[in-house]
Amino acid sequence: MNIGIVCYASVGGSGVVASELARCLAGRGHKTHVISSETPFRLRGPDAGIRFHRVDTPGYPLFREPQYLLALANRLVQVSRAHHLDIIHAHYAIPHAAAAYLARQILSASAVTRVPRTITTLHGTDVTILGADPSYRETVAFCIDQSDAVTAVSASLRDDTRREMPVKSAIEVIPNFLDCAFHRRAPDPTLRARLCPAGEKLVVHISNLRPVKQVDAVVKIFALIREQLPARLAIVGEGPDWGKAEELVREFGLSPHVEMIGETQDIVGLLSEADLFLLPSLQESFGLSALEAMACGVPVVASRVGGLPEVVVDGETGYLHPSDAIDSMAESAVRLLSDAALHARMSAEAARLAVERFSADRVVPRYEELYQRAIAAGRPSAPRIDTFT
Ligand code: GMT
Repeated sequence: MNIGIVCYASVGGSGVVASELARCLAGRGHKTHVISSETPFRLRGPDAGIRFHRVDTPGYPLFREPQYLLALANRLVQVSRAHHLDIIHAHYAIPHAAAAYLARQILSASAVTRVPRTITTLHGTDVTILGADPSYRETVAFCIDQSDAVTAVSASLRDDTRREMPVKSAIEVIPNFLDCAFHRRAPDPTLRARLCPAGEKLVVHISNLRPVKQVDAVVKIFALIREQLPARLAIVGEGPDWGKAEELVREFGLSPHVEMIGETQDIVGLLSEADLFLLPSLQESFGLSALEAMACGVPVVASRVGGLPEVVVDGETGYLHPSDAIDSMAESAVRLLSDAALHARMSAEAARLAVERFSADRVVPRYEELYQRAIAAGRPSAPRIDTFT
């Protein structure tokens, strides 16, 4: 198939999943095109089989903001015509589902033989924060419904979409996934010695440091852990709460024990040294970073919110608590870090479950089947109505 993948280029779960999907589809022989404002983070470097198409948004003095939606729709039309796309797969509804819809309308109205089918994958805040906002709700719901197929990355997100938005389409749950190269590497004594020079336990948090990730809770949990045992914290990623995290680390007198790493390409290397992953988010439709940790055999202590219980099995691959239960999260963390047998059991189970449930080999064929079904069904004249609850 000729497949166009639309996603955000910034570091964030939806861009990571879209990039990995593009890579896997190309590896399975599909002609894969990625359309975005710049090369997505995880596709920097050589990627055989993937063509990247940049969306330019020329400015004009009259505009106060870039016209990304129009420019993206226009680029989708160009790429569809030039490469005969069978599928446009929009990751994150805003504004990608709208751009895909516009592009399909333009192509339908022109004399082209092939009009691509459009798929929208809902990732989380496109529904739970932005999509549910009255400023966007109607338009986003309409554009989602105009897609030929809609998927959500967890059952929880599917249910949230039903609750929060007037979306009528059937929503198929296709979970996020990891390729099989995402697993624990052999220990790297040099890296370990740099991160934990006195043999401390290594606690890791990876996110885009937005308020929803509660990086302040990460620091508070870590402060409680350190009252019980020697540990170091690595905070990986960049985002608006970077300064807040730094300030809190200073306030708690934790500066010598915390490393703020920023963006890094070598997530596997870092997770391979980690003893525990913390994700105390307020909301998480899936929690891709928790899955990445599990795949590297790192038990997870996280919030019992959204789709996280579909990824982290409470008591088997980590522990889940309410998102404000800082003390309980710290207690679970200390239990895990101080009981070697428990840690080894959870570590092995985390790695096993990550492969069993969320490997690319299992999940990517589900997207291929969905594309085939959408192509076979042709474009429906009206949105399909969901028949299950
Ligand atoms: O909201 C974000 O954190 C960004 C967003 C994204 O598109 O990068 O993340 C969402 O999608 C990820 C990939 O499907 C999920 O793993 C995250 O749980 C989800 N974030 C939230 O729901 C807060």
